[in-house]
Amino acid sequence: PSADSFADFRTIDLRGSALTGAALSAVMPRPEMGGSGVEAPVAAILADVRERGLVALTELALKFDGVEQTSPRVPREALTDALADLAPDVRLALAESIDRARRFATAQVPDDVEVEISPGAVVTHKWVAVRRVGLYVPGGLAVYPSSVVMNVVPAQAAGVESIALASPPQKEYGGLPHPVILAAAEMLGITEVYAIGGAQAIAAFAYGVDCGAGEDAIDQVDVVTGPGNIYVATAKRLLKGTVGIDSEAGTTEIAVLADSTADPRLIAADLISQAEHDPNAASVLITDSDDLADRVRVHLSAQIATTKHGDRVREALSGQQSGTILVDDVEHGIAVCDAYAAEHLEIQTADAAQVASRIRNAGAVFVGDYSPVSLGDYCAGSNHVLPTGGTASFASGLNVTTFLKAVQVINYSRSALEEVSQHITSLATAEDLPAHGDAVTARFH
Ligand code: HSO
Ligand code: ZN
Repeated sequence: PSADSFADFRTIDLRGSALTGAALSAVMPRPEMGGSGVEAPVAAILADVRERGLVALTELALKFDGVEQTSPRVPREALTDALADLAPDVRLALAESIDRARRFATAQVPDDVEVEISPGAVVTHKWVAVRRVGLYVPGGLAVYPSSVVMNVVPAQAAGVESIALASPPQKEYGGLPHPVILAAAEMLGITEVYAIGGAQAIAAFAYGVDCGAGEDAIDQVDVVTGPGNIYVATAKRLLKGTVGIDSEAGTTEIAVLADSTADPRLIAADLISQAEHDPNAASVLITDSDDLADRVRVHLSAQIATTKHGDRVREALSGQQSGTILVDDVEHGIAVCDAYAAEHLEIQTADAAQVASRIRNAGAVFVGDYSPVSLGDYCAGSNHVLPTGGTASFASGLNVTTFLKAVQVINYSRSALEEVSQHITSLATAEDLPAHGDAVTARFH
């Protein structure tokens, strides 16, 4: 049947190609604009917040959000009111999402490791939560109460004692973040919430604002997490080192590795589901079946015509960051998946679990027909704050360890130290650091 086909979904044909390593990475579909275009304006915002604190935040809220603010702090009543007004079905859904995420996060807390290296010589690898964290929840084209859950739950499971949340002020809600975001915060017991958006929110957390100056002070945090657009992602990258960050969770991406056994209608639906986030979102099909690729394009065309955010989706799917990659076979497809390092990777092949087990690079892998990315976005138990832009080759999605660090504890007895004192002196002498050796021998004379 000659149905319409979404021809703007481009094709990269790698069949018969021997490309590997960096050469293969170089031909992956990526967005046109690198980070460099936004780096200068983001750096200017960071410096402004650092130098002028609350005054800068007030000006930026007016400039970017069109909101006149006296204080960015969300009053407690706004949180309780938002929860009281929350639709019952949304409240139930959030409760389920929180419960599933909490069960997974709690189980992730790693055990301390204590080893008696020799009698009386004990070293411990001890996990400790960071003291304070700043969690960012994006606004923009959609509202993300689900991201409140994804940020807060692992921080709480890790045992973080001080948690602050920021989300962009919304003109239509009197300059506060969207009420469903406030309600989600209230459900999770988070009371320190700020109406601050974008790079300025990340800066306020990283530097602190007007510390010691009373009510509007924002205490500096140790770790900033959360997804965001390219400005937020760039701010996090620039501030890394000043604060800890999670991964660079930028504009969303979905890749689907599929063979001829997959259902093209479902693949199209999944590609569209993530394209709905942003005109710059990336939706990529990796397949060894020409016929499947054709059929996916037909379903894309039909589904785009009826989906609510069709304009955004069409733009995302027409972009050079999206398209089909044709490969020789599933084996070749796995290599391409690793080169692309998708934020979300769906495996829709025969023996999907076996194929999934062989993937090295992905923020999250969704196995088989009944694990769509939308499930992970809301209710799987897994986290949806995941590394984008190829950073999944070295970074992990948000999890309990994002909020933990390890302290190594050394506790030796006199005899245990004596046992190695000669070795310490020898190494200290070899490094021409004799005072190191003297610090040990002083204990025995
Ligand atoms: N897919 C987004 C998360 C999200 N989706 C929130 C819907 N709401 C990035 O993983
Ligand atoms: Zn999503």
